[in-house]
Amino acid sequence: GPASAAGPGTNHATDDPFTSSRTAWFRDAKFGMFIHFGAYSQYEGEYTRPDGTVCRNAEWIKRSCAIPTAAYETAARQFNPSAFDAQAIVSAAKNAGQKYIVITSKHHDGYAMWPTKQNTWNLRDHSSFSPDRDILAELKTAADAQGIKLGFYYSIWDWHDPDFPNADTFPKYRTRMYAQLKELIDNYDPALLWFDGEWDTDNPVNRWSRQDGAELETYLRGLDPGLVINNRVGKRRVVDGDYGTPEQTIPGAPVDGQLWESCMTLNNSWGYAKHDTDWKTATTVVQNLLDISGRSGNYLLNVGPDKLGRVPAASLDRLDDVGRWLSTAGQGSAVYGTGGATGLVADPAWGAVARKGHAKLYASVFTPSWPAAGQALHLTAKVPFTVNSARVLNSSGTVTVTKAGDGFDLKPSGGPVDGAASVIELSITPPS
Ligand code: JFZ
Repeated sequence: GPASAAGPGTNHATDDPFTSSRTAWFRDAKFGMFIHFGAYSQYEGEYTRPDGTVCRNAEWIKRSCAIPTAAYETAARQFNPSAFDAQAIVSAAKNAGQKYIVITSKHHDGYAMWPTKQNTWNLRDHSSFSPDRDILAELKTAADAQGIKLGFYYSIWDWHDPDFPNADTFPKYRTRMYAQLKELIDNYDPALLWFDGEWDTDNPVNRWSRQDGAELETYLRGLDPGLVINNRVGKRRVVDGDYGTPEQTIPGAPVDGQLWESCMTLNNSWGYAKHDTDWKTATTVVQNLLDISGRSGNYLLNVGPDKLGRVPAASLDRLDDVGRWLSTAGQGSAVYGTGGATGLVADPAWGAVARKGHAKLYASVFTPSWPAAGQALHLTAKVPFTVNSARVLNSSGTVTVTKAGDGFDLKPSGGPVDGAASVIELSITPPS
């Protein structure tokens, strides 16, 4: 595409991501599944060096454990994710209440998870996988059938392509990268592209310029004007894309005036790592989702399938529990169809608040903070409004609301409902 001088904060879409119908599904989605799956998964997080010592990592194992390219290529030859079950994965996401899936189509190791025509470093041509299968096509079919949006992570940074590191040959790499992205768009019609690796390409300096990012975004929007694109397109994120991507953290909202999505692991690894059993609880996941959606963000929660393509049981268990909480007697009302409430109320220490339309607030009280009998929670109002009534979802409990100090005291009649959080629905008359 034509080069345009992108300034910081440039979005190459012609519409406003906050209000465009193009991004409506993304703004409504709130909760998605990230999948880190690639040639690195074959190691399952452990590389045994020639001297017998073991080095542990996940999707960065080639770099972090200094695996020689020949050894890594040999491992990739064995890669046979025969148990990858797209329908089961999409069902797990759907039952968890996730509305979209973003899978690594190519991570930093450069290995393409679809039968790209641009090289042979891919799951079709360099693996032990059935040549009749294409996991991205399988995911697309399953996602369409179950009403789930599908997006692709794509690393701009490439450790494998020999043309990547040199100034002279970088344009050849970029041409192949553009062709790969066109393949992804033409063959799988993704709803979203999630770039990464723009932050450092260390060979020896970041070759990915701001202008490269601007051109790439323009190119992609030319191929598919409907795409939602994250902000890791241009060097150091000076090209905004549609939304910001804080990682492993929950910021206030909005982030730099953008839509945002917080991505997090379920344990401490993105790719599968058999040694990593430090799982977050379903309670933590639910509370993170409430915190994030109450601040107008999306939550992209990662799973890392093992070398056969199976999502770890510990991950599936947690997704199941989160889905059960969301679907129980309307608890999902606190998440779906909401926007942030940060314009009306202060973010409470006892939980999270979201707003739906003009006249409803959902105050989610994290279970340990549920008040003891006779005690009240304080809700700080940033602007004056009236509370007309309040009730606890999924409970016969009532809530007495009184004006107090800089806001309201909420006094529930009974105990919390089971699970991560209890939701108080407030009917309000907003400030005029
Ligand atoms: C990147 C990848 O390197 C990592 O393997 C994983 O895919 C993750 C989702 O994204 O890691 C990052 C990217 C950006 C930052 C930190 C780690 N950052 O900006 O702080």
